[in-house]
Amino acid sequence: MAIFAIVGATGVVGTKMIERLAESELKVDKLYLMASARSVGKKIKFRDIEIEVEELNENSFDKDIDYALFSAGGSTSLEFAPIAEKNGVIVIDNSSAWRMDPEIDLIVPECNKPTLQRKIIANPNCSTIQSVVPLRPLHDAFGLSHITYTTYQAVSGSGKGGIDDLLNGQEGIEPKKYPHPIYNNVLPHIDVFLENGYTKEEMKMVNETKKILSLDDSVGISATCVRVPVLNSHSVEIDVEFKKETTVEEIREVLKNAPGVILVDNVQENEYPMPINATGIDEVLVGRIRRDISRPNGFHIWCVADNIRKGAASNAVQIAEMIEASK
Ligand code: A2P
Ligand code: 11C
Repeated sequence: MAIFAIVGATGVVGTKMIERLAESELKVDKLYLMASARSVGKKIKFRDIEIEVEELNENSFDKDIDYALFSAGGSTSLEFAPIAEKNGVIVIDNSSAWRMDPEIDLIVPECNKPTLQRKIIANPNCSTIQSVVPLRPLHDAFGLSHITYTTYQAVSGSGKGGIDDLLNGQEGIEPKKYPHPIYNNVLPHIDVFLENGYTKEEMKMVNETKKILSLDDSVGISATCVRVPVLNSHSVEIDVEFKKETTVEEIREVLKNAPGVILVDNVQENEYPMPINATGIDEVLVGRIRRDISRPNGFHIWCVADNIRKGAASNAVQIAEMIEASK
């Protein structure tokens, strides 16, 4: 039995958090829905009740709340997560604001467990989450020595603005969210460019992977993140090198039994993971597993997941489920 709040309840991820919490077996005694003043009074259905959205303010957590799932942007999380924490609330924060703080747990339930040193728990970046789910058991079995990610990310990762740019682009309307049209185009640019020439999204994948999998600096990681004209579900090509020698068959065997993974790898029948099959489920689809022909111990793995579910809302709810189950 627990009392929940969702902060950013009217957004793309917040809406999915409400849906995913309703699907959960968690016993939710009460749910508070919070957003900006713009949304006050809006009614949203949760299970068989309608809940009115309230404005987030510094008194929002004076109530008896067990878990607050935040997805209202980094500055809202920086300001309000510590207030909630001070009131004894476990915050599961979908923004990037707290992820790399050494005191803050960065959790993917299939991969690592919260220490609860602080009551703020960070939900990783969507493309990181879907990559570490298959990498965790492979690291345990064969030891990672190098990873190169290339992503093909859906516009829903940019919220409503990204979806609007793709749909409006088909009508010839100029983009508002992206610097260039995304319709009939590909943008090698997600989030801002940093001094090292990488984007912030690329460095999130590098740094968050290291933190979640507790990798030391001997494991090299690089990433190229690309926005593609797909509405939902991100695809990631993982180019990986292992310390131990292995085979495609052994990798498949490990992934067949891995939590949160569905192996879709039968190229004879044209079966491989695709966004249209990942949307609406929490599992990460993994396939196209093949040995790199250019070097020893290198493999290619293709993975696809619903970036709004597993990459955000579902992972956040699964963290709450994990903590509740450990009580
Ligand atoms: P609102 O709809 O009232 O603006 P998205 O990322 O899909 O755009 O969603 C952002 C979410 O974060 C929305 O629910 C939005 O509420 C909420 N939000 C944005 N800024 C604030 C704020 N300052 N205080 C509370 N909620 C906010
Ligand atoms: C995207 N991955 O697809 C981003 C969205 O750090 O949680 C999520 C950004 C984050 O644009």
